[in-house]
Amino acid sequence: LGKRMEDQLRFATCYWHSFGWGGTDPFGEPSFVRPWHGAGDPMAMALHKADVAFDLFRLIDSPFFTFHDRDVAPEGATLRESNEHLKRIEGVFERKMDETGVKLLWGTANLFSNRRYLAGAATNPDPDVFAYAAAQVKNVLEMTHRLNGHNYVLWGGREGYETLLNTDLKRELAQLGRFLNLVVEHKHKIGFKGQILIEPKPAEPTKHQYDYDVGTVYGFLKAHGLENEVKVNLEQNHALLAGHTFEHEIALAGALGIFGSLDMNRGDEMLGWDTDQFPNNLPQVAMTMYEVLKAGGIGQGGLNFDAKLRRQSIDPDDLVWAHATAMDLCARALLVAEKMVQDGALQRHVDTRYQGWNTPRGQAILQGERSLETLAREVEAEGLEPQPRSSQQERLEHLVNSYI
Ligand code: GLO
Ligand code: NI
Ligand code: NI
Ligand code: NI
Repeated sequence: LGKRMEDQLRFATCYWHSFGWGGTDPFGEPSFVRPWHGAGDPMAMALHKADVAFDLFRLIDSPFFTFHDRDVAPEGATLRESNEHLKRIEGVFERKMDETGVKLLWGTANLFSNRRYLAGAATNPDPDVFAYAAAQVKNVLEMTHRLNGHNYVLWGGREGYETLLNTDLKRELAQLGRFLNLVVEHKHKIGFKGQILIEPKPAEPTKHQYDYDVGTVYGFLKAHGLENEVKVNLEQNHALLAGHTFEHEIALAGALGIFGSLDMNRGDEMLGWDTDQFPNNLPQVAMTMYEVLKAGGIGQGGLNFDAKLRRQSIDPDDLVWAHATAMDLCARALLVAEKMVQDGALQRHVDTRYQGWNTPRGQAILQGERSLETLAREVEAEGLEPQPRSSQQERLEHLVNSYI
């Protein structure tokens, strides 16, 4: 891979799935206990886990990691106490990041697990919950800044509703807009240079999530004057749940200028919920990487494996296999995407298809020099009868297979 391609491989291991997860699902208790899970004093365990975490990052050669505040330190009786716990972990992270060279892709606040957030964080009918969430984000944003995080992510975990019978949708959206403005304001105040990213998802855990997809998030950002301040962190599973392909979401975000970063997992045709399987489908990831390149590259974002083992993967070796093979897959996919770019046949076809727009007439129409009236007059006077042309879809689909 050349330099430009190497720059795309900003892999990240997520703390919550690599360390936190024990194989639970809505019907089942934990199915495996890791050596670093253990019982005992939660703070002592958290410190131990933080130490071990970097061994794993090193073992799988992960250049970055990602975390939620509540994955890494136990919640205390008050926010102040929780923040003190987190501060101690930050000390370990600092030392370990220094020792290993592993960097922070992004930090985020868990505004969804605790029952105080069951009716939302920023969108909660209770202003005290809004205030609490704001205080929690302030703390993690500052921690992310001190650890030189490249981004800060907000996934609106409980920002949604079950029924409109008990929900003031308009008010809740306004609260969400206010919240995000506060976050952006604070980012500038402390001089954090990372990107603020919203992670869209259409459903789960609430029936209807406000940050449904890229289009919805863009409309929301526009409505609150934030389209130049906030970008998106896209996830394969979330795109599919919204009825889109991952490529569609990446291309749309790229076109709107809000493409930020990726949560990688497998988009399964059988998907009914966010299964978070590790990416392992070459053609799918190849198309993902092709769109990433077309959107201008991954930039300061990254490829975060927001993915967990299947419940039957009791053997911890599988955790290593999962990450190592997912990285390998992404690199191969990138080689395929690079071939698509280098060969240029796909792009040439697109260029040819739209070349009419580069003619003086196309330009005049595009730049609004022709009104509806002039256009109508010309069409009638010239007796125009446009001839449909083939979009060559079948040939192109086959061409893609030949690169793989
Ligand atoms: C859930 C999301 C979640 C986020 C994480 C970071 O479906 O994918 O895991 O990625 O909270 O914002
Ligand atoms: Ni995610
Ligand atoms: Ni997800
Ligand atoms: Ni997921």
